[in-house]
Amino acid sequence: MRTRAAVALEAGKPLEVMEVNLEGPKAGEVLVEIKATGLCHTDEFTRSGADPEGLFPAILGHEGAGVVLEVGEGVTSVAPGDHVIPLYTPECRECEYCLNPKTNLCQSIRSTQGQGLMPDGTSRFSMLDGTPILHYMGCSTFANHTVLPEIALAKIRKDAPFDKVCYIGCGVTTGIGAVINTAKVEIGSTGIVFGLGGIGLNVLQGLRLAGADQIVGVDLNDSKSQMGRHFGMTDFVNPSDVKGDLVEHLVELTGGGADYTFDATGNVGVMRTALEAAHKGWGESIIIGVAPAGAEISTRPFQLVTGRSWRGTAFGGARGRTDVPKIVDWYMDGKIEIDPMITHTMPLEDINKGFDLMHSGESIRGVVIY
Ligand code: NAD
Ligand code: AHE
Ligand code: ZN
Repeated sequence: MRTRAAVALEAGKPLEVMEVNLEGPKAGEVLVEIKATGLCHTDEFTRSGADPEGLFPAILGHEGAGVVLEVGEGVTSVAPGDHVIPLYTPECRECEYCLNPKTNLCQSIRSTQGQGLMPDGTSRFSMLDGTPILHYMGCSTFANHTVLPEIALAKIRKDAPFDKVCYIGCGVTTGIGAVINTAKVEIGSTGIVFGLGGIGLNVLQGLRLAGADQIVGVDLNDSKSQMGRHFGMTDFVNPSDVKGDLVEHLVELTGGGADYTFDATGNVGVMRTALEAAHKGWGESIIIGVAPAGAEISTRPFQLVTGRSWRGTAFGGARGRTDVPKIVDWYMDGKIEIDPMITHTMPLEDINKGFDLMHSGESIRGVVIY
């Protein structure tokens, strides 16, 4: 079939909206009509050329929601008409990783996924002249139709609005999951969140959900403060306004450092600040942000010797097929909020404007509606 997609032809170039060819689903695969997709900073990270795993030409996008149109041979867990959220972290429920309760990082298709290919080592997308186009994070939600492995689809309830729950495909789950699954924050804790964008705001609402007492938000952009307070932030710090050392300021503000700190910026300098602002003896710092090729983290080992720990999280530690339908329920039941964070919607043709809004700091989440 043919479908419309925003194609990343080369690193650093705007996406180009065009008709592309899409082959039908092979065994174990599913054809999905994408109804809506969010624009996550990770898409921009890859588009810009900063991703060491970035490959081109590719169809980016990994925060979608849609409807199953057709299933390949052997597919049993979804059927045409089902509503689904694509999963860049699949859940095969069989590999060594899925069987270990300590991780959500299913590895059953990770190597082909990282090469922009389906598990059989080929791509379903091509240009109209036949040139192959690569998949991205196993999802490629910047195409109106896409093919995914069955194990990379969470089946969700049919009354959930696509243009909101697409955000559960990455940002919501990553932010809330970092608090609940990865940090396992206890009632009464203190938390500091660095970067109040599409991920950081969800960390804030995760901390509120977990019953944290003090929730500090840190961002260079003052305009993020109002939205931060809406999602549970109790104190806002703009590093540009701090005279003296930011770590000292945060340690003083939290009475000795925070029980939990989270980096949602992708800046390795911020990651160091986040680690050092964690409480001596027990503070945990969780890295969510994705850093550019070549960037490395550093601190004095003494920071760890004296009881702070540095950890990371992917997709908020969530097992997608199991956890994503539950998070959709939380949204539908009013337990978590999504709507205020979706500040801009646009047709696929305007997707590059969506990335401009991300850069200028005007949007929290831009969502493309097909
Ligand atoms: P975003 O652009 O919406 O938000 C980033 C925020 O950080 C902005 O508000 C910006 O003002 C702020 N910021 C930038 N530099 C800062 C600094 N030095 N100090 C304080 N604040 C600063 O991005 P997003 O979509 O929220 O993504 C955030 C990061 O999380 C990105 O690196 C993204 O790639 C990563 N991410 C990781 C996962 C994962 O599974 N680990 C999932 C999704 C996104
Ligand atoms: N390709 C990059 C790393 C990108 C990365 O860390 N991706 C996160 C999800 S970000 C979603 O917005 C992730 O899930 N990582 C685990 C994995 O297996 O990719 C690089 O630096 O090479
Ligand atoms: Zn993402």
